[in-house]
Amino acid sequence: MIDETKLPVVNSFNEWDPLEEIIVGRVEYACVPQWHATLKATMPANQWHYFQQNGGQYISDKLLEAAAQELDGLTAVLQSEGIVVQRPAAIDWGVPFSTPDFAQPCGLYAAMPRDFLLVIGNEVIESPMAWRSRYFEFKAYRPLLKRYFHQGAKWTTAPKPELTEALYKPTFNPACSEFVITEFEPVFDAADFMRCGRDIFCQKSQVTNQFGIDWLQRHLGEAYRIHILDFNDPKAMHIDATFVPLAPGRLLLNEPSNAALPPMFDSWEILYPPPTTLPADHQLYFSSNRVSVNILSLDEERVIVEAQETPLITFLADHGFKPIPVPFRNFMSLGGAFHCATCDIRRSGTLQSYF
Ligand code: ABU
Repeated sequence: MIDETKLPVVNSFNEWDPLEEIIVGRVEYACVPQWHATLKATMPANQWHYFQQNGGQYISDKLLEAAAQELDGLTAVLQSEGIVVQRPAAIDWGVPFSTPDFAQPCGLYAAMPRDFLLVIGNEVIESPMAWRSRYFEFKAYRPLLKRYFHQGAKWTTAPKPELTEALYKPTFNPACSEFVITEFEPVFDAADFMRCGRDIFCQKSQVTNQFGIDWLQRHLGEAYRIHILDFNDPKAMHIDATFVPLAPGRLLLNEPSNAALPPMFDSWEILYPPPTTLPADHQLYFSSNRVSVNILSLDEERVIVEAQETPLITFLADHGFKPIPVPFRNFMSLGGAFHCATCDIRRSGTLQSYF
């Protein structure tokens, strides 16, 4: 029986309401995806050889063990702050698979729940992701999603993409500042969306097309307004290290100017973070060094920040936030930080308009 007086088990409308329950990813059996145009479009050029040489193999034990320890550390910190932590199932991503249209030597990982799961209110949406290696990523989350469904949550799978050759531009050239994906079918990664109540901000990217955004807008209906932002980033993939709403009226913007923001942000305080402390030679196989700003808000004040990002910690504290430092540099090599590595399931708040 569902208790109508309690907060729904899944309930999250923005990035800052008080956090009660969250999924923290896991790195066990993570693999290097097979080289493909989608990787050429997004991965740092100095890592292309890594994918070309190691595609289909497990990522090194040394890195995964260090990253797993950091995830356990994050879990302990969240629990000590009173938050319930759930983990996805451990899946062996090293098993080859195929569909009628393509074959893969391996999957990727369940390290980044935020890439895949989009929570809007009491609904969890499984994203139609554009990378073939991520086709079966849903398996890691199904035990949790079944449980949330039985407890009253709405559970939606966006149209499962076919990921045929028609989705990828055959003439794609990363030097031409274009996106590798076509409009063949709706695709998006959940991490290309940031929620501010009734207003949801997203970007078109190397994994999110207009068709995907249109599908989501029509699915959510008139209660929500999706706004597309353009940061003029030819490698765009995931908005959550660039555009980070921290509280009503307060935005952390990892861009040199607010040129990409619509006038609705004119009354908002825009905070520009200091440069990252990540050394230039720190191995970031899957992302840019923007990930240092991929932080996680526990409420309008407490925010989880990488422990060695001392200028960012000081900056946030100077602006009235309460940063909680957590070591995460090894995990960051896998393509994200605290926002990517999690997916908030329940925050104690309601649907509101902040503009
Ligand atoms: N998965 C987050 C990566 C963000 C970025 O490289 O800008």
